Amino acid sequence: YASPAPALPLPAALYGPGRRNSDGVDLTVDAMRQPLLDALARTTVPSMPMTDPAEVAAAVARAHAAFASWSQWPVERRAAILSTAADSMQARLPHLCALLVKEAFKTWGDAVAEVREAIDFLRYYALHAVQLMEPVLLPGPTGESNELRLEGRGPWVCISPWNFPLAIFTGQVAAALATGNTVLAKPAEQTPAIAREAVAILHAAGVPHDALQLLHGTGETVGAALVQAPGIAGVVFTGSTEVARLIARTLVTKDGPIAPLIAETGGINAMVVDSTALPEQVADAVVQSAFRSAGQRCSALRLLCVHEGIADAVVEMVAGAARELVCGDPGRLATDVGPVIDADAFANLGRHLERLRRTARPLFAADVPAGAPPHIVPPQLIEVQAIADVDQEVFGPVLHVVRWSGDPLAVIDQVNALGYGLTLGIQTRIDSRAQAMAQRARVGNVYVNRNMIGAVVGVQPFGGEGLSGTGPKAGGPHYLLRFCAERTLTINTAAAGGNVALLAG
Ligand code: UN1
Repeated sequence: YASPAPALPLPAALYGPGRRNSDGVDLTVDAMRQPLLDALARTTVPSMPMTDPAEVAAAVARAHAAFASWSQWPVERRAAILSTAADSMQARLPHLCALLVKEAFKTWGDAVAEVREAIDFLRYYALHAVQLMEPVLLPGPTGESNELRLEGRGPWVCISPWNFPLAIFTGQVAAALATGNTVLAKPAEQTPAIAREAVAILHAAGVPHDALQLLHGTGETVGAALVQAPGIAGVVFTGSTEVARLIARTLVTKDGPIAPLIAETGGINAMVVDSTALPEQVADAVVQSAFRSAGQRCSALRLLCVHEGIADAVVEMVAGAARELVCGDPGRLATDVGPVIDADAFANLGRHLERLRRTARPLFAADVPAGAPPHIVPPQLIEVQAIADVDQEVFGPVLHVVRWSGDPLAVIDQVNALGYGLTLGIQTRIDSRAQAMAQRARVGNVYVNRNMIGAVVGVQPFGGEGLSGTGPKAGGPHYLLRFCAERTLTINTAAAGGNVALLAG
């Protein structure tokens, strides 16, 4: 049956930051300067107690009990609650941004974009659930009626990452709730406070407390206990490929029904630049894609494959643009690149660079000013010999550069051979070549002659294939389907008539 993309107002995220004034200050953020700075001064990050894994079984039991009524509410009522939550996120935007800055070290531009993305997820899934969950009458033989219905499955476990601690958290939870499921949400242990704000907003909007429960803890403790719990109906996970594999293994080996897993995992994302590309455009797209959010997006550019004919010009321009980036305290309006999330992430990047130093050639590294906070990794370019040299995802502002010549489709083949399949950038002025390259690529999201991050809900449904995930795409028209049980109801209407006649006789 058709699941049309819902007719939506333009997503709020499309009005997100991006335009900059001559001082490099984001204009959207600048317009909200005072409310944002006031919120920053008022906001502290509360500490949150960890959930005892022994409490998981009782939480799952409560989620089951709540499912009995929540799943029976009309979808319109659930959707109205999610829309109310979206409104209250909008009203609390400065506070939510301040918390993102303080807890997750987001820059203001990234924080504003993230709150808007969370709002978009709420509105999109609310609208889409209403369309999707309308029972569909299917044509069939005369004398019977056939109906296809979508219904919630039960309690879902939502495990979300620290890099989009509000947007991805809210997106997972909203999708599960809209479709009539109840939720056990485990946010990343680094960012529980912003998740707690989102949950408080959803509860205040009308989601019953047992239909949405927040469990705070690590993956090894609370996460594992949730996935192993008998009776969970599904798991939606964003994080590493390795952990997705562990979850999948647990789901298929434990007793009972096999619960579905939606996993959005890592990527070694490439941009392939041919000799016809415009270096200025490439430089802008590269700086946005590789260095924004300190490179801590799974969509971020890791591997710049540039034709040898323009490689020097492109590298020089990228380095020139990256030199202008302001590294430092994310609470300052002009900051472009803040710290990576924690000491472990910082150490991992250090080890990666150390390993590469033996075979690769550093091309450029930005300055980190004295007095900057800890764990800032300077945006940098490092040249490797071959695409296959970059064999693992590194989560930070480190861009690997490789030169190529010959057939651009052969470059795509080498990128495919890495096994990941999340985002791909293509830069060329030959339309037919862009089409051929896009078609050859086994990735979820292809971007031509622009940056390759910041997928907008409902506009660029986001998610990968291969080692990058099991789909369906978040913010797309097929996502909610996976959260639903599909049920048909066939009634022999002729027999019913006969029975009534018999009884009456
Ligand atoms: C992630 O980084 O985990 O397109 C996924 C983007 C974002 C990516 C989110 N929507 O950059």
